[in-house]
Amino acid sequence: MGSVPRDEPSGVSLSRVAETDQRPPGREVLHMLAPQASDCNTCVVYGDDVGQSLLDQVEDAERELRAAAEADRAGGPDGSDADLQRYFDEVIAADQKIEPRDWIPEAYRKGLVRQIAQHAHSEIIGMQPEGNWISRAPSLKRKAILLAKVQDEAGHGLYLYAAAETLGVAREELVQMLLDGRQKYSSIFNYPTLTWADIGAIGWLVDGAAIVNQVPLCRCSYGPYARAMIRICKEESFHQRQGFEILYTLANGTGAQRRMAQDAVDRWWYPSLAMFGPPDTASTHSEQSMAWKIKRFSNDDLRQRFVDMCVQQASVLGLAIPDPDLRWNAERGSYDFTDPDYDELFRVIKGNGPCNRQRMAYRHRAYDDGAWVREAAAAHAAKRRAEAA
Ligand code: BYC
Repeated sequence: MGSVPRDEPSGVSLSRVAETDQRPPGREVLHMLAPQASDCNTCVVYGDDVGQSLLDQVEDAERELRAAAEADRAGGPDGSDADLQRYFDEVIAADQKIEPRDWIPEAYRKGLVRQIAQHAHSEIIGMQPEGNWISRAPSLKRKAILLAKVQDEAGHGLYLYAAAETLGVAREELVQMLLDGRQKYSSIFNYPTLTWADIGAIGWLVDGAAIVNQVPLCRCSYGPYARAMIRICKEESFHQRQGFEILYTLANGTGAQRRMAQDAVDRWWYPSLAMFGPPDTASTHSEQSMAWKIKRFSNDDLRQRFVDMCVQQASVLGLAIPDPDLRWNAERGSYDFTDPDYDELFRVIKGNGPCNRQRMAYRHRAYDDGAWVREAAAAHAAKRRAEAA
């Protein structure tokens, strides 16, 4: 790997972490938080950006999806090209869902395949930075939780590949496009996880950013993607909570643990802001994507929501957000903040982040190592077909 940085623990003593992390964190944390009850319910601590918890928004979206599935779809197209387009436009305008049976413009299909595939690849590559800590988690309980979380990410990848397949592209094709660099994954997973506190920061900030970005996708105009997002968001909310709780434990531990937690937040803050993509002025897909109701909010709107949500949560954690210019703007009713370095984002997207080569080398190896499983499954399926014939 040459000079590519690897995910390795920094100098902070892990044995120290392992010792103190054995305290019964669940009950203790709840006791500590109790005096701030109004500030630590799920709405405020875990994200109440618009007066309604993010999970409530997911439930609303789920109800709407059911209603859309049951809605009368009379007035369908007569088969002519103009009528197919009219019907598509009407379904989008009425906030109904486009389903795999429906005609869709080719550009809508391509845009969705691009976004869903990139999202699926992100879930799969996203297992690596956290997987790095499974064998070094500071307690059996932490290890079991992390294992379950990393498995959830694999599941998210699979729901998303399945949603993309409904658009007429095979999962194998998408995987090949990731492997040969034609498709991307989120910039965030090209940063190393240097200490145990990074697992907390990923849960709190990376999963937090993911939820803010993904809850609106539960209302995406494409039914299979919206349905996958409902389940993913429910699971992501637990992921965010486990990260928050790891950081809370460290922030209230020894001086070294507290410094480790702050150091992780310092390193993950700006890359998390960059997850939302380039600023609106430089976003190539937003306008069309929003017109088609794939994206429901712009990159900058979601980034702002995320910052507003994190400020409250950071104060409960007792950790600082590493932005000297972060301050409340009463006129806008939001926090002013420093943008991430977008040149760095584009460098990372182009393959020049700290861990890009390592992540892809690992993915290639895992794919090659899994060849025998794919061959065995194909041979078994062929045998079953032959038996049934
Ligand atoms: N990283 O026109 P724009 C997770 C690209 S997984 C890389 O604004 P769009 C988790 C963009 O693709 C979280 N590339 O694009 C998993 C485009 O390039 P192309 C993943 C980025 O699509 C495991 C160009 O820049 N979440 O949570 O309108 C463990 C111009 O951008 C990035 C999703 O995938 C980036 N950060 O908006 C823990 C959510 N940003 O394709 C957690 C679904 C931009 O033209 N995706 N680019 O070559 C989306 O919501 C949207 O695709 C984005 C970008 C907001 C990311």
